[in-house]
Amino acid sequence: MRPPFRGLKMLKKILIANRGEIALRVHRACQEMGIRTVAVHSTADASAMHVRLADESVCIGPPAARDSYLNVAAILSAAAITGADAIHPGYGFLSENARFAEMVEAHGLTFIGPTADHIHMMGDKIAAKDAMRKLNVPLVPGSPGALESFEEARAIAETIKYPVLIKAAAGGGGRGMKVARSADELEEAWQVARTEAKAAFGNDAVYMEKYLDRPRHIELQVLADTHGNVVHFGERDCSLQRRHQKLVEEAGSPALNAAQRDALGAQVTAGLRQIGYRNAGTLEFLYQDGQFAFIEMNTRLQVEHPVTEMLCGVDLVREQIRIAAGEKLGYGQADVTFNGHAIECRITAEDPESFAPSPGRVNTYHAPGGLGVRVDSALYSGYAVPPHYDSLVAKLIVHAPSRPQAIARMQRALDEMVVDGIKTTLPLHRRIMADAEFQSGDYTIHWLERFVAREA
Ligand code: MV4
Repeated sequence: MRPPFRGLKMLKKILIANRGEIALRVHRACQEMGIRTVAVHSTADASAMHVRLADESVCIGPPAARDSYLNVAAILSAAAITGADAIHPGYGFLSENARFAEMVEAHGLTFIGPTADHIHMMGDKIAAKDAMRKLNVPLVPGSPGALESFEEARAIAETIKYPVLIKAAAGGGGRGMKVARSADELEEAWQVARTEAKAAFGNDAVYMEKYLDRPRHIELQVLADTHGNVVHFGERDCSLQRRHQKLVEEAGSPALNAAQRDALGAQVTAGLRQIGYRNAGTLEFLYQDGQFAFIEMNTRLQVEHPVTEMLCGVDLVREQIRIAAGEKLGYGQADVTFNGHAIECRITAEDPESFAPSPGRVNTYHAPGGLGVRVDSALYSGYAVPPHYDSLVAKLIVHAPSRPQAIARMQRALDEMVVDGIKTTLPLHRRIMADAEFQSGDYTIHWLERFVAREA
């Protein structure tokens, strides 16, 4: 047993309100800090790795996520009966639910994340942009807030020029967007966006942005403690996505230099200090023609956080827990270093061509290893991937002194890796890494969809 971690709040036992690789990731940080862990699981996950490794586990409901991993009452009860001091929500599920964060604290537990107010603010994309505007973070040209009428929409579109996007205030992550390429497409985009926003989110508030046609998706990782210290850990390039599902992430971005990163980071950390943000956060930007434009902020640990950890040599989950315990970061921006290059491949249980889900039993699982190779996965030989959840089964992360060496290392690691019995996206990742255009680093958010179509 590790020496126990004694933060100001004395976090001795943490309930991990998640499953799969991220539940393991949080468990590992806790283990190294001498903190005991409570796993929660659905009946479909009774033999999952996160349940096996945790110190204690509680079944919180049937397979459907809404009855288990989204079941707030069951999770709070599990925390109460096991005497947990805090809850780590991981990503997805309840991680960006402001009411959940509020209820956790109302029950005398520590929520390992931002305040409910900041989660709520960033969940409303208009409020998030409003906050960033006031903090002088660069934005895409667009409406100053919610569009009040079709006439206002038309007037703004004339000013910022077509094409424009109408986005749902309650959307994000690609949900609830409509493009209008000219004035005669605007009325339909306006109507459809509002109707869909109302149906999907129960909120028909929409806003407008100039449509950027070939951006990169760049995000900045930040940590803030409760003593006013805010630092950033540079950017991740998440442009390689298909239908808003990221496949490959890199840190740093092949398109940026250190001066651009430092300038954006300085602006963002000053802003977050001003609003009293706490814990981990990620600001999403579109980057095109040398300009950054803020689009959304995520108030959770992200799937792709490991590339930042490898680049900067930081344990972001440990930092989240220390911050939640009231500790100071204990270092400043000048102490954060960026070494070499890191790449992550998200390996999912899907057909590598059609992307049809491929749950089922894994016969042989063999993880690659060696210098600079990290595998975050809850897989084991004989494990049955359940059909009820996200298809992510492993994240393969490599770190090397340069981007070309990182690509070579990823190719080597992909060739060593075996996941037999189900279809996975491993073959697709091998093709991406071998592609000359990917290797050149010159890609946008549209590159992967064209690559997949070209290969078909
Ligand atoms: C945009 C855009 C172009 N112009 N906003 C999609 C997800 C959501 N986070 C924001 N998204 C976009 N917003 C303007 N003004 C293009 C996208 C977009 C996208 C962004 C990031 C990563 C992948 C994407 C795929 C399609 C569209």
